Amino acid sequence: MKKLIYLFLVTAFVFSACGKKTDSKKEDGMADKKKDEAVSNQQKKEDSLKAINDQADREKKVKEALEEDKILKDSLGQWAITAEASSTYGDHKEKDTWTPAQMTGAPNVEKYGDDGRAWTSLEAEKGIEWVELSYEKAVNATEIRIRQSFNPGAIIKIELIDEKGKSHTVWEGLDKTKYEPDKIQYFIAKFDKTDYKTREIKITLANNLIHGWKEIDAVQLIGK
Ligand SMILES: [Ca+2]
Repeated sequence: MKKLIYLFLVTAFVFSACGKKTDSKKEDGMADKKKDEAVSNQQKKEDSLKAINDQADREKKVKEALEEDKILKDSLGQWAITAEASSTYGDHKEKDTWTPAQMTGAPNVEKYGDDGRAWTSLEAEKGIEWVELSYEKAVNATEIRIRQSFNPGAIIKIELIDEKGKSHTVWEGLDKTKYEPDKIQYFIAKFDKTDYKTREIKITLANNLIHGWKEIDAVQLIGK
Protein backbone atom coordinates (compact mmCIF):
# COMPACT_ATOMS: atom_id res chain seq x y z
CA MET A 1 0.00 0.00 0.00
CA LYS A 2 2.81 2.35 0.96
CA LYS A 3 4.40 1.59 -2.40
CA LEU A 4 1.17 2.45 -4.18
CA ILE A 5 0.88 5.79 -2.35
CA TYR A 6 4.51 6.54 -3.11
CA LEU A 7 3.99 5.76 -6.83
CA PHE A 8 0.91 7.96 -6.91
CA LEU A 9 2.79 10.91 -5.36
CA VAL A 10 5.75 10.55 -7.73
CA THR A 11 3.42 10.41 -10.79
CA ALA A 12 1.49 13.46 -9.59
CA PHE A 13 4.72 15.39 -9.10
CA VAL A 14 6.00 14.49 -12.58
CA PHE A 15 2.69 15.55 -14.21
CA SER A 16 2.66 18.75 -12.25
CA ALA A 17 6.26 19.56 -13.27
CA CYS A 18 5.48 18.88 -16.94
CA GLY A 19 2.44 21.13 -16.73
CA LYS A 20 4.49 23.94 -15.32
CA LYS A 21 7.07 23.54 -18.07
CA THR A 22 4.33 23.72 -20.73
CA ASP A 23 2.84 26.86 -19.06
CA SER A 24 6.25 28.46 -18.88
CA LYS A 25 6.90 27.80 -22.60
CA LYS A 26 3.50 29.24 -23.43
CA GLU A 27 4.25 32.37 -21.38
CA ASP A 28 7.63 32.78 -23.07
CA GLY A 29 5.95 32.50 -26.48
CA MET A 30 3.36 35.14 -25.57
CA ALA A 31 6.06 37.51 -24.26
CA ASP A 32 8.01 37.11 -27.53
CA LYS A 33 4.84 37.78 -29.50
CA LYS A 34 4.13 40.93 -27.48
CA LYS A 35 7.72 42.05 -27.94
CA ASP A 36 7.49 41.51 -31.72
CA GLU A 37 4.21 43.45 -31.81
CA ALA A 38 5.78 46.31 -29.86
CA VAL A 39 8.76 46.42 -32.24
CA SER A 40 6.47 46.29 -35.24
CA ASN A 41 4.24 49.08 -33.83
CA GLN A 42 7.29 51.20 -33.11
CA GLN A 43 8.52 50.63 -36.67
CA LYS A 44 5.09 51.57 -38.04
CA LYS A 45 5.12 54.76 -35.94
CA GLU A 46 8.61 55.65 -37.16
CA ASP A 47 7.66 54.93 -40.80
CA SER A 48 4.55 57.06 -40.53
CA LEU A 49 6.51 59.91 -38.87
CA LYS A 50 9.14 59.70 -41.62
CA ALA A 51 6.41 59.81 -44.27
CA ILE A 52 4.91 62.91 -42.62
CA ASN A 53 8.34 64.56 -42.40
CA ASP A 54 9.13 63.67 -46.04
CA GLN A 55 5.79 65.10 -47.08
CA ALA A 56 6.36 68.28 -45.02
CA ASP A 57 9.85 68.60 -46.48
CA ARG A 58 8.52 68.25 -50.03
CA GLU A 59 5.78 70.80 -49.38
CA LYS A 60 8.38 73.22 -47.94
CA LYS A 61 10.60 72.81 -51.01
CA VAL A 62 7.65 73.49 -53.33
CA LYS A 63 6.78 76.60 -51.27
CA GLU A 64 10.37 77.85 -51.50
CA ALA A 65 10.50 77.22 -55.26
CA LEU A 66 7.22 79.11 -55.73
CA GLU A 67 8.49 82.02 -53.60
CA GLU A 68 11.67 82.25 -55.67
CA ASP A 69 9.68 82.02 -58.89
CA LYS A 70 7.56 84.95 -57.70
CA ILE A 71 10.74 86.99 -57.11
CA LEU A 72 12.15 86.08 -60.53
CA LYS A 73 8.91 87.07 -62.26
CA ASP A 74 8.27 90.23 -60.25
CA SER A 75 7.34 92.87 -62.84
CA LEU A 76 8.56 95.61 -60.45
CA GLY A 77 11.96 93.96 -60.00
CA GLN A 78 15.23 94.78 -61.76
CA TRP A 79 18.53 92.95 -61.60
CA ALA A 80 21.78 94.91 -61.51
CA ILE A 81 23.55 95.90 -64.74
CA THR A 82 26.88 96.96 -63.21
CA ALA A 83 28.61 96.20 -59.93
CA GLU A 84 31.66 97.23 -57.93
CA ALA A 85 33.06 96.06 -54.62
CA SER A 86 35.55 97.06 -51.95
CA SER A 87 37.60 93.95 -52.81
CA THR A 88 37.41 90.79 -54.88
CA TYR A 89 38.50 87.25 -54.18
CA GLY A 90 41.96 86.57 -55.66
CA ASP A 91 41.94 90.10 -57.13
CA HIS A 92 40.11 88.57 -60.09
CA LYS A 93 39.23 91.00 -62.89
CA GLU A 94 36.23 91.88 -65.03
CA LYS A 95 33.86 88.94 -65.40
CA ASP A 96 36.04 86.28 -63.80
CA THR A 97 34.69 84.05 -61.06
CA TRP A 98 33.78 85.81 -57.76
CA THR A 99 34.13 89.30 -59.28
CA PRO A 100 31.46 91.97 -58.60
CA ALA A 101 30.17 91.35 -62.17
CA GLN A 102 28.93 87.99 -60.88
CA MET A 103 26.23 89.91 -58.96
CA THR A 104 24.76 91.39 -62.15
CA GLY A 105 21.81 89.84 -63.93
CA ALA A 106 19.29 87.36 -62.59
CA PRO A 107 20.37 84.71 -60.06
CA ASN A 108 22.49 81.92 -61.51
CA VAL A 109 23.89 80.08 -58.48
CA GLU A 110 21.81 76.93 -58.23
CA LYS A 111 22.93 75.47 -54.94
CA TYR A 112 24.10 76.90 -51.63
CA GLY A 113 27.88 76.87 -51.42
CA ASP A 114 31.11 78.40 -52.64
CA ASP A 115 30.40 79.26 -56.28
CA GLY A 116 32.30 81.56 -58.67
CA ARG A 117 29.03 82.81 -60.12
CA ALA A 118 28.67 84.95 -57.00
CA TRP A 119 30.79 87.81 -55.66
CA THR A 120 33.04 87.38 -52.68
CA SER A 121 35.68 89.57 -51.05
CA LEU A 122 39.47 89.22 -51.02
CA GLU A 123 39.52 88.09 -47.38
CA ALA A 124 36.83 85.87 -45.89
CA GLU A 125 36.43 87.45 -42.46
CA LYS A 126 38.21 90.78 -42.58
CA GLY A 127 35.54 93.15 -41.30
CA ILE A 128 33.91 95.84 -43.41
CA GLU A 129 33.36 95.30 -47.13
CA TRP A 130 30.85 96.90 -49.50
CA VAL A 131 29.30 96.38 -52.90
CA GLU A 132 27.64 98.93 -55.19
CA LEU A 133 25.17 98.01 -57.87
CA SER A 134 23.49 100.03 -60.57
CA TYR A 135 20.23 99.42 -62.43
CA GLU A 136 18.86 100.45 -65.77
CA LYS A 137 15.79 102.34 -64.62
CA ALA A 138 15.60 104.86 -61.76
CA VAL A 139 12.60 104.06 -59.53
CA ASN A 140 10.88 105.08 -56.33
CA ALA A 141 12.06 102.03 -54.41
CA THR A 142 10.11 99.93 -51.90
CA GLU A 143 12.26 96.86 -51.38
CA ILE A 144 15.71 95.32 -51.90
CA ARG A 145 16.29 91.56 -52.20
CA ILE A 146 19.82 90.27 -51.77
CA ARG A 147 20.42 86.65 -52.75
CA GLN A 148 23.02 85.27 -50.33
CA SER A 149 24.38 82.08 -51.82
CA PHE A 150 26.99 81.30 -49.12
CA ASN A 151 27.23 82.17 -45.40
CA PRO A 152 24.38 84.69 -45.06
CA GLY A 153 23.90 87.18 -42.25
CA ALA A 154 26.79 89.66 -42.54
CA ILE A 155 24.89 92.57 -44.13
CA ILE A 156 24.75 95.58 -41.79
CA LYS A 157 23.59 98.44 -44.02
CA ILE A 158 21.72 99.18 -47.24
CA GLU A 159 21.86 102.61 -48.86
CA LEU A 160 20.13 103.96 -51.93
CA ILE A 161 21.81 106.67 -53.96
CA ASP A 162 19.41 109.21 -55.43
CA GLU A 163 19.79 110.88 -58.79
CA LYS A 164 21.69 113.79 -57.22
CA GLY A 165 24.22 111.36 -55.76
CA LYS A 166 22.92 111.68 -52.20
CA SER A 167 22.98 108.54 -50.07
CA HIS A 168 19.88 107.42 -48.10
CA THR A 169 20.12 104.58 -45.58
CA VAL A 170 17.03 102.38 -45.91
CA TRP A 171 18.14 99.63 -43.53
CA GLU A 172 20.86 99.40 -40.91
CA GLY A 173 21.58 97.04 -38.02
CA LEU A 174 22.23 93.41 -37.22
CA ASP A 175 20.51 90.86 -39.42
CA LYS A 176 18.39 88.83 -37.01
CA THR A 177 17.05 86.44 -39.67
CA LYS A 178 17.17 82.81 -38.51
CA TYR A 179 18.88 81.32 -41.55
CA GLU A 180 18.51 77.62 -42.21
CA PRO A 181 21.82 75.86 -42.76
CA ASP A 182 23.04 75.08 -46.28
CA LYS A 183 20.30 76.97 -48.06
CA ILE A 184 20.41 79.99 -50.38
CA GLN A 185 18.39 82.69 -48.67
CA TYR A 186 17.47 86.27 -49.48
CA PHE A 187 18.00 89.18 -47.18
CA ILE A 188 14.92 91.30 -47.81
CA ALA A 189 14.67 94.93 -46.75
CA LYS A 190 11.20 96.50 -47.14
CA PHE A 191 10.60 100.19 -46.56
CA ASP A 192 8.17 103.00 -47.38
CA LYS A 193 8.29 104.04 -51.02
CA THR A 194 11.16 106.48 -51.41
CA ASP A 195 10.24 110.06 -52.37
CA TYR A 196 13.33 110.15 -54.59
CA LYS A 197 14.28 108.00 -57.54
CA THR A 198 17.22 105.67 -57.38
CA ARG A 199 19.13 103.35 -59.63
CA GLU A 200 22.06 102.65 -57.31
CA ILE A 201 22.39 100.50 -54.19
CA LYS A 202 25.27 100.24 -51.73
CA ILE A 203 25.38 97.24 -49.41
CA THR A 204 27.79 97.12 -46.47
CA LEU A 205 28.84 93.85 -44.82
CA ALA A 206 30.70 93.16 -41.59
CA ASN A 207 32.46 90.01 -42.71
CA ASN A 208 33.89 89.31 -39.27
CA LEU A 209 30.33 88.55 -38.04
CA ILE A 210 29.98 85.26 -39.88
CA HIS A 211 32.49 82.46 -40.38
CA GLY A 212 33.56 81.68 -43.94
CA TRP A 213 33.26 83.40 -47.31
CA LYS A 214 30.16 85.56 -47.70
CA GLU A 215 28.86 85.30 -51.26
CA ILE A 216 26.18 87.32 -53.05
CA ASP A 217 24.70 85.90 -56.23
CA ALA A 218 22.35 88.69 -57.29
CA VAL A 219 20.56 91.80 -55.98
CA GLN A 220 17.09 92.91 -56.99
CA LEU A 221 15.75 96.46 -56.77
CA ILE A 222 11.97 96.77 -56.44
CA GLY A 223 10.08 99.91 -57.39
CA LYS A 224 8.52 101.86 -60.21
CA1 LIG B 1 25.33 85.56 -60.04
